[in-house]
Amino acid sequence: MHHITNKFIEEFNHRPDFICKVPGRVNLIGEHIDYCGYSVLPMAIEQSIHAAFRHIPESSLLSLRNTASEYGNFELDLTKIVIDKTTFHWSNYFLSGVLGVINMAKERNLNINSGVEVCILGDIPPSAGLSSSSALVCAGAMIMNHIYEVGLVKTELAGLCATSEKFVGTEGGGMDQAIAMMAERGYAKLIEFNPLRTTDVLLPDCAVFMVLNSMIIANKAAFESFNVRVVEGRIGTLVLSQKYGKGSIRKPSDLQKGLGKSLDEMRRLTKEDLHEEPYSKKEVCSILGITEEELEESVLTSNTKHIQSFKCKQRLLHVFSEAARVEEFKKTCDNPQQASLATLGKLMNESHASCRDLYECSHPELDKLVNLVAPMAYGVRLTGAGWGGCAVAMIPAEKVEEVQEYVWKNYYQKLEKNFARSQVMFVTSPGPGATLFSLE
Ligand code: ADP
Ligand code: NG1
Ligand code: MG
Repeated sequence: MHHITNKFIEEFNHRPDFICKVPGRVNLIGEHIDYCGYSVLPMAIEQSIHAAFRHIPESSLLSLRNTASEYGNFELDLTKIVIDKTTFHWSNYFLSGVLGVINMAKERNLNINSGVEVCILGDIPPSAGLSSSSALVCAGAMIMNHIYEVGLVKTELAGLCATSEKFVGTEGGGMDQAIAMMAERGYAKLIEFNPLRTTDVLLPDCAVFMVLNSMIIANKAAFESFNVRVVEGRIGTLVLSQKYGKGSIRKPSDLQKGLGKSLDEMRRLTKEDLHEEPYSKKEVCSILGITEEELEESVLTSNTKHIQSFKCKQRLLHVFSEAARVEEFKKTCDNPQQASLATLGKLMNESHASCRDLYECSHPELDKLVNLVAPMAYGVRLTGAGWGGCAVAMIPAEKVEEVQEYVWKNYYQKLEKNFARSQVMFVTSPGPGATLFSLE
């Protein structure tokens, strides 16, 4: 706390009033299915975004600083807030949360004529699948919720932040914002959507969860792959929906409900009704009975309009099987038995294989890391969006040092860069959700 308070004083010449702390998260299982409407199972980690702030009633200025000089300062008039998603600037994340709350405050006719000074300190490895982005979004929203006295509770903030993060250009789901807001120390959480709710999940106490960073940076807003996956699943769902006379259902979980089928049946139907080869744009339009312009306008995102082919079958097979794995993971944690660790590990391994082969969201370096750890772990998988970033491994508590030593020698030392060992590999246990501390 000292560092951020001192930095704030250095920047603004007075003390901050409050510090807002929002954690990152590690997702244990349930990858790329939150935006399909399916439940996921993350836990909060200790690494967080800290935002020191002071309310400036006589101004409408947001002054944003960062303790890390590479991010740069940012100033803006809060009455004229715009987010340019083509800049990929870090402030976009913070502003997304700010804008979400401002919109809500306007809807409620609240007074929004005051400003704020903010200084950020973050130790969540950025662009590594540990949700540094949503921690920043949530910090922006929590601060403005406090300053403008909007009165949103954590569940409401989580939902609002999930919608708001889309302002940066990614069409993600609500997992990251929900766990950042609603996490509780000691528990992983099953997060369900529509309506948003969380259930405590007690993890087995004779294993530990280790996060290992592949050191491959994956900035999800700056490249299109994330949104390509979102629209591939969307198109596959529309095609199936059309075939079964269900109109234009876009979300896999809604289609499942509409058809009254189990996840296994959804997988079978995907296997039988969709073809292996990528669907061309032309074919999609002809099946859906729409023009290319209509497809681009109502189905694709601004950064995927140029995509010409879509692997719908593979993506949906991942989605339905991953959703089933989450259910089994939760059931296994709730009814611990002798074989539980093996079952959980197997589910994690299967999840990784599905992300790598069907969803194609891994990376060769990340696979290398996963393969190195696999023989020493119950299970290991990529975590977060992928395309680089971190893996999470469930390993016997007594093997922590052995695993770290082995991976250090066989992965990190070979990268020939200087890393602090504790920053690239760490054991983590479920931490608490976002908090505001008063400094008065
Ligand atoms: P992830 O959520 O997996 O960490 P994203 O690609 O979604 O990765 O978001 C990463 C982006 O979040 C970074 O490019 C940067 O703009 C922003 N970010 C993360 N940590 C910080 C920080 N400490 N200060 C400023 N911006 C940050
Ligand atoms: P990360 O890796 O934190 O950017 C993203 C999405 C999640 C989820 C995962 C994949 C956002 C804010 N985050 O996380 O909703 O879809 O990928 O499971 O879009
Ligand atoms: Mg993110």
